[in-house]
Amino acid sequence: MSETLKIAVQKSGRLYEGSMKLLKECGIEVSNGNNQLRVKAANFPVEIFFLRDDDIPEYVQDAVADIGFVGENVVREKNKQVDPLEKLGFGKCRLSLAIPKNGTLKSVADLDGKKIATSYPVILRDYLREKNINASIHEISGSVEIAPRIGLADAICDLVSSGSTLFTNELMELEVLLQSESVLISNKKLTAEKKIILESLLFRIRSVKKARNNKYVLLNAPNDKLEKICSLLPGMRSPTILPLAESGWSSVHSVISEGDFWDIIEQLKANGAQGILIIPIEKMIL
Ligand code: PRT
Ligand code: ZN
Repeated sequence: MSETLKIAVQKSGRLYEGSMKLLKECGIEVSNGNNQLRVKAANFPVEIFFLRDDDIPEYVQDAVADIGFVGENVVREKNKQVDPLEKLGFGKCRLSLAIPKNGTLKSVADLDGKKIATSYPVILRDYLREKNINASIHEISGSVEIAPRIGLADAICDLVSSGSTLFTNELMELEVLLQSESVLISNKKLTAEKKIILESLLFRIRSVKKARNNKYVLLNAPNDKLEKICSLLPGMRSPTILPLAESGWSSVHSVISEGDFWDIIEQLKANGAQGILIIPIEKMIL
């Protein structure tokens, strides 16, 4: 193949680590040791462009990059012509309205006629229009959380993850406008050759995501409990059962999803499973 797929990744900031880790887990080796703007992968036909996250949707729309890893919050706010193809599972946060904890504002309706500071004027404007609230939007690019304290605004609309920034600034979350995580966005007119590379990358990304959401379980069980224990373990088809050297006992191997994990483990123990080992899965191809 002669073409390479150009991938836009945040140069530094909250999405950098997650993006590079995902590429690495997809077996794509890139080194950004010299703080370069662009770097080619050694073993896969992609080239990484390191950019500010705010610029990524526009660069992907304009085909400066073919695809990009960026927050859904930025994709919504910038409103460019790109295709969001796959959630990437990192950079999770929410865009929320927040108000002073001990102030007079109590509900979203109270924001009518008030001033709201945000770095997300487009999403906020759409939301206020939908709710029929006539508030003025004060756009600022950073430290939004201090706006009420310095008298710049009555409320804010900002990203929240742990909530500790709101807490420290004596603000409380009033309403979530958007749940966000990183997504892979694509240019709408990729060449056939680039689409093939993208499909191959998406296949790898999906395998990594599936593996992250599942765990490999190994346990020992008395043979008379095998039926019940196997019914608790779905596995990729069904659990694997191997006899132990000690008669009357078997080793059971299976895969369980992260979400069911604690529930299933407790039931396994209650049904006589012993020596339970939980092992991370590196890749999962179904
Ligand atoms: O330089 P560049 O423009 O590329 O970076 P940036 O400074 O604009 O972005 P950056 O690195 O701060 O965030 C990049 C992306 O990370 C965002 O667009 C979101 O998609 C995602 N993300 C996830 C977050 C957060 N969590 C987050 N908590 N982005 C920002 N925050 C900020 C928030 O604005 C607030 O100031 O963290 C503070 C709140 O965090 P908690 O944990 O105190 O609630
Ligand atoms: Zn930014």
